[in-house]
Amino acid sequence: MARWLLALLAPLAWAGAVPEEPRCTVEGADAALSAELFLRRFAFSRPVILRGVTDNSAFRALCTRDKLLAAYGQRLVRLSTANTYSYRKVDVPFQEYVEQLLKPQDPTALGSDTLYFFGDNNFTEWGPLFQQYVPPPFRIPGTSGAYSFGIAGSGSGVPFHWHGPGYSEVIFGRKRWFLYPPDKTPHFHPNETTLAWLQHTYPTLPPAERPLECTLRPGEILYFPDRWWHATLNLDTSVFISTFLG
Ligand SMILES: O=C(O)CCC(=O)C(=O)O
Repeated sequence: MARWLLALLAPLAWAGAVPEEPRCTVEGADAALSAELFLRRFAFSRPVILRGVTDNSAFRALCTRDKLLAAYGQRLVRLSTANTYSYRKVDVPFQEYVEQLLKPQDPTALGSDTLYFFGDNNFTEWGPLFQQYVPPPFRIPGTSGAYSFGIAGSGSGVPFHWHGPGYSEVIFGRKRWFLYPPDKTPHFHPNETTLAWLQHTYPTLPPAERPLECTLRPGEILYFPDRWWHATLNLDTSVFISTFLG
Protein backbone atom coordinates (compact mmCIF):
# COMPACT_ATOMS: atom_id res chain seq x y z
CA MET A 1 0.00 0.00 0.00
CA ALA A 2 1.29 3.52 -0.80
CA ARG A 3 2.82 5.32 2.20
CA TRP A 4 0.54 8.37 1.81
CA LEU A 5 -2.51 6.11 1.96
CA LEU A 6 -1.17 4.34 5.06
CA ALA A 7 -0.55 7.71 6.70
CA LEU A 8 -4.17 8.64 6.00
CA LEU A 9 -5.60 5.33 7.18
CA ALA A 10 -3.54 4.80 10.34
CA PRO A 11 -5.17 7.55 12.41
CA LEU A 12 -8.57 6.16 11.46
CA ALA A 13 -7.64 2.75 12.79
CA TRP A 14 -5.86 3.74 16.02
CA ALA A 15 -5.69 7.33 17.37
CA GLY A 16 -3.28 9.70 19.23
CA ALA A 17 0.15 11.31 18.63
CA VAL A 18 3.44 12.53 20.20
CA PRO A 19 5.59 14.97 18.12
CA GLU A 20 8.05 13.30 15.77
CA GLU A 21 11.84 13.74 15.81
CA PRO A 22 13.12 13.47 12.23
CA ARG A 23 16.70 12.50 13.22
CA CYS A 24 17.62 8.96 12.17
CA THR A 25 21.12 7.69 12.94
CA VAL A 26 20.49 3.99 12.25
CA GLU A 27 21.78 2.68 8.93
CA GLY A 28 19.16 1.75 6.33
CA ALA A 29 18.99 -0.93 3.64
CA ASP A 30 16.50 -1.77 0.92
CA ALA A 31 15.34 -4.89 -0.91
CA ALA A 32 18.71 -5.07 -2.69
CA LEU A 33 20.35 -6.24 0.57
CA SER A 34 21.35 -9.89 0.22
CA ALA A 35 21.26 -12.46 3.02
CA GLU A 36 25.02 -12.79 2.70
CA LEU A 37 25.59 -9.02 3.15
CA PHE A 38 23.08 -8.89 6.04
CA LEU A 39 25.09 -11.58 7.85
CA ARG A 40 28.45 -9.99 7.11
CA ARG A 41 27.58 -6.35 7.80
CA PHE A 42 24.74 -6.30 10.37
CA ALA A 43 23.74 -9.60 11.98
CA PHE A 44 26.48 -9.63 14.63
CA SER A 45 27.55 -6.01 14.76
CA ARG A 46 25.06 -3.17 14.20
CA PRO A 47 21.35 -2.37 13.82
CA VAL A 48 19.80 -1.73 10.45
CA ILE A 49 16.41 -0.57 9.20
CA LEU A 50 15.10 -2.67 6.33
CA ARG A 51 12.76 -0.90 3.94
CA GLY A 52 10.64 -2.51 1.24
CA VAL A 53 11.69 -6.07 2.02
CA THR A 54 8.26 -7.52 2.92
CA ASP A 55 4.64 -6.58 2.23
CA ASN A 56 2.42 -6.88 5.29
CA SER A 57 -0.61 -5.06 3.88
CA ALA A 58 -2.82 -8.18 4.28
CA PHE A 59 -1.75 -8.56 7.93
CA ARG A 60 -2.25 -4.80 8.46
CA ALA A 61 -5.81 -5.03 7.15
CA LEU A 62 -6.57 -7.58 9.90
CA CYS A 63 -5.06 -5.35 12.63
CA THR A 64 -7.54 -2.46 12.60
CA ARG A 65 -9.25 -1.71 15.90
CA ASP A 66 -12.62 -3.00 14.70
CA LYS A 67 -11.27 -6.23 13.19
CA LEU A 68 -9.20 -7.12 16.26
CA LEU A 69 -12.05 -6.32 18.64
CA ALA A 70 -14.46 -8.45 16.61
CA ALA A 71 -12.06 -11.40 16.52
CA TYR A 72 -10.44 -11.25 19.98
CA GLY A 73 -12.49 -8.81 22.13
CA GLN A 74 -13.54 -11.51 24.63
CA ARG A 75 -10.12 -13.21 24.80
CA LEU A 76 -7.77 -12.55 27.70
CA VAL A 77 -4.49 -10.78 26.96
CA ARG A 78 -1.54 -10.63 29.34
CA LEU A 79 -0.16 -7.14 30.07
CA SER A 80 3.31 -6.46 31.50
CA THR A 81 4.48 -3.49 33.49
CA ALA A 82 6.57 -1.14 31.32
CA ASN A 83 9.68 -1.21 33.48
CA THR A 84 13.00 -2.73 32.46
CA TYR A 85 12.38 -6.05 34.17
CA SER A 86 8.58 -6.18 33.55
CA TYR A 87 7.92 -8.16 36.71
CA ARG A 88 4.17 -7.72 37.12
CA LYS A 89 1.66 -9.35 34.74
CA VAL A 90 -2.07 -8.64 34.54
CA ASP A 91 -4.65 -10.58 32.49
CA VAL A 92 -7.61 -8.63 31.08
CA PRO A 93 -10.12 -9.19 28.27
CA PHE A 94 -8.73 -7.63 25.07
CA GLN A 95 -11.81 -5.40 24.77
CA GLU A 96 -11.24 -3.98 28.27
CA TYR A 97 -7.62 -3.29 27.36
CA VAL A 98 -8.57 -1.43 24.18
CA GLU A 99 -11.49 0.52 25.62
CA GLN A 100 -10.19 1.36 29.09
CA LEU A 101 -6.42 0.94 29.35
CA LEU A 102 -5.14 1.89 25.90
CA LYS A 103 -4.53 5.57 26.63
CA PRO A 104 -1.74 8.10 26.07
CA GLN A 105 1.12 7.62 28.54
CA ASP A 106 0.91 9.65 31.76
CA PRO A 107 4.34 11.38 31.82
CA THR A 108 4.41 11.29 35.64
CA ALA A 109 3.65 7.56 35.99
CA LEU A 110 6.33 5.04 36.95
CA GLY A 111 7.08 2.11 34.65
CA SER A 112 5.83 -0.28 37.33
CA ASP A 113 2.42 1.47 37.25
CA THR A 114 2.16 1.45 33.45
CA LEU A 115 0.63 -1.60 31.76
CA TYR A 116 1.87 -2.54 28.29
CA PHE A 117 0.47 -5.15 25.91
CA PHE A 118 3.47 -6.74 24.22
CA GLY A 119 4.44 -10.41 24.10
CA ASP A 120 3.03 -13.23 26.26
CA ASN A 121 0.67 -13.85 23.33
CA ASN A 122 -1.64 -16.83 23.14
CA PHE A 123 -0.47 -18.46 19.91
CA THR A 124 -3.38 -20.87 19.81
CA GLU A 125 -6.08 -18.20 19.97
CA TRP A 126 -4.22 -15.60 17.90
CA GLY A 127 -2.56 -18.14 15.59
CA PRO A 128 -4.82 -17.42 12.58
CA LEU A 129 -3.76 -13.76 12.76
CA PHE A 130 -0.03 -14.41 13.18
CA GLN A 131 -0.07 -16.84 10.26
CA GLN A 132 -0.81 -13.84 8.03
CA TYR A 133 2.34 -12.00 9.15
CA VAL A 134 5.18 -12.08 6.66
CA PRO A 135 8.33 -12.22 8.82
CA PRO A 136 11.57 -10.40 7.98
CA PRO A 137 13.50 -12.38 5.38
CA PHE A 138 16.91 -12.90 7.01
CA ARG A 139 17.73 -15.49 9.67
CA ILE A 140 20.88 -16.02 11.71
CA PRO A 141 22.03 -19.63 11.21
CA GLY A 142 20.93 -21.90 14.06
CA THR A 143 18.09 -19.60 15.18
CA SER A 144 14.37 -19.58 14.57
CA GLY A 145 11.91 -16.71 15.02
CA ALA A 146 9.38 -16.22 17.84
CA TYR A 147 6.78 -13.48 17.66
CA SER A 148 5.78 -10.92 20.27
CA PHE A 149 2.76 -8.88 19.22
CA GLY A 150 1.64 -5.65 20.90
CA ILE A 151 -0.66 -2.64 20.88
CA ALA A 152 0.09 0.42 23.00
CA GLY A 153 -0.89 4.07 23.45
CA SER A 154 0.93 7.19 22.31
CA GLY A 155 3.84 8.11 24.56
CA SER A 156 4.11 4.55 25.91
CA GLY A 157 7.13 2.34 25.41
CA VAL A 158 9.62 0.00 26.99
CA PRO A 159 12.61 1.41 28.91
CA PHE A 160 16.19 0.30 28.17
CA HIS A 161 16.86 -3.43 28.30
CA TRP A 162 18.71 -6.01 26.20
CA HIS A 163 18.37 -9.63 25.11
CA GLY A 164 19.05 -11.72 22.00
CA PRO A 165 18.84 -10.46 18.42
CA GLY A 166 15.58 -9.69 16.69
CA TYR A 167 13.43 -7.55 14.49
CA SER A 168 10.64 -5.06 15.19
CA GLU A 169 8.02 -3.95 12.69
CA VAL A 170 5.34 -1.30 13.14
CA ILE A 171 2.00 -2.25 11.61
CA PHE A 172 0.09 0.91 12.56
CA GLY A 173 1.55 4.07 14.08
CA ARG A 174 5.14 5.23 14.54
CA LYS A 175 7.70 3.98 17.03
CA ARG A 176 10.90 5.80 18.01
CA TRP A 177 13.82 3.53 18.91
CA PHE A 178 16.91 4.32 20.99
CA LEU A 179 19.86 1.90 20.85
CA TYR A 180 23.30 1.54 22.46
CA PRO A 181 25.92 -1.14 21.78
CA PRO A 182 26.47 -3.81 24.45
CA ASP A 183 29.56 -2.10 25.89
CA LYS A 184 27.83 1.27 26.41
CA THR A 185 25.33 1.02 29.26
CA PRO A 186 22.83 3.89 28.94
CA HIS A 187 22.06 6.38 31.71
CA PHE A 188 18.56 5.37 32.81
CA HIS A 189 16.51 4.25 35.76
CA PRO A 190 14.80 0.88 35.21
CA ASN A 191 11.50 2.13 36.64
CA GLU A 192 11.39 5.34 34.59
CA THR A 193 9.22 5.27 31.46
CA THR A 194 10.86 6.02 28.13
CA LEU A 195 8.78 9.22 27.95
CA ALA A 196 10.16 10.44 31.30
CA TRP A 197 13.71 9.45 30.21
CA LEU A 198 13.23 11.40 26.97
CA GLN A 199 12.08 14.48 28.87
CA HIS A 200 14.62 14.40 31.71
CA THR A 201 17.78 12.51 30.67
CA TYR A 202 17.98 12.63 26.88
CA PRO A 203 18.33 16.46 26.70
CA THR A 204 21.31 16.34 29.12
CA LEU A 205 23.33 13.83 27.06
CA PRO A 206 26.47 15.21 25.40
CA PRO A 207 26.60 14.34 21.67
CA ALA A 208 29.05 11.46 22.22
CA GLU A 209 26.67 9.83 24.73
CA ARG A 210 23.56 9.95 22.56
CA PRO A 211 21.99 6.69 21.42
CA LEU A 212 21.52 5.59 17.87
CA GLU A 213 17.91 6.41 17.13
CA CYS A 214 15.23 6.38 14.48
CA THR A 215 11.44 6.51 14.15
CA LEU A 216 9.96 3.47 12.44
CA ARG A 217 6.87 3.74 10.26
CA PRO A 218 4.67 0.98 8.85
CA GLY A 219 6.59 -1.07 6.32
CA GLU A 220 9.97 -0.45 8.02
CA ILE A 221 11.69 -3.15 10.05
CA LEU A 222 14.43 -2.59 12.61
CA TYR A 223 17.00 -5.33 13.19
CA PHE A 224 18.87 -5.19 16.52
CA PRO A 225 21.83 -7.51 17.22
CA ASP A 226 22.42 -9.63 20.32
CA ARG A 227 22.74 -7.71 23.62
CA TRP A 228 22.19 -4.26 22.16
CA TRP A 229 20.48 -1.99 24.68
CA HIS A 230 17.19 -0.62 23.37
CA ALA A 231 14.22 1.48 24.48
CA THR A 232 11.05 2.32 22.56
CA LEU A 233 8.53 5.17 22.41
CA ASN A 234 5.24 4.87 20.51
CA LEU A 235 4.46 8.22 18.92
CA ASP A 236 0.93 7.12 18.06
CA THR A 237 -1.35 4.42 19.32
CA SER A 238 0.62 1.65 17.64
CA VAL A 239 0.28 -1.96 16.58
CA PHE A 240 3.65 -3.73 16.33
CA ILE A 241 5.32 -7.10 16.20
CA SER A 242 8.82 -8.27 17.10
CA THR A 243 10.47 -11.43 15.77
CA PHE A 244 13.02 -12.69 18.28
CA LEU A 245 15.80 -14.90 16.94
CA GLY A 246 16.81 -17.61 19.35
O1 LIG B 1 7.96 -2.59 20.55
C1 LIG B 1 8.20 -2.28 21.71
O2 LIG B 1 7.72 -1.29 22.25
C2 LIG B 1 9.15 -3.10 22.51
C3 LIG B 1 10.02 -3.91 21.62
C4 LIG B 1 11.16 -4.52 22.35
O3 LIG B 1 11.61 -4.06 23.35
C5 LIG B 1 11.76 -5.70 21.78
O4 LIG B 1 11.38 -6.11 20.66
O5 LIG B 1 12.63 -6.26 22.45
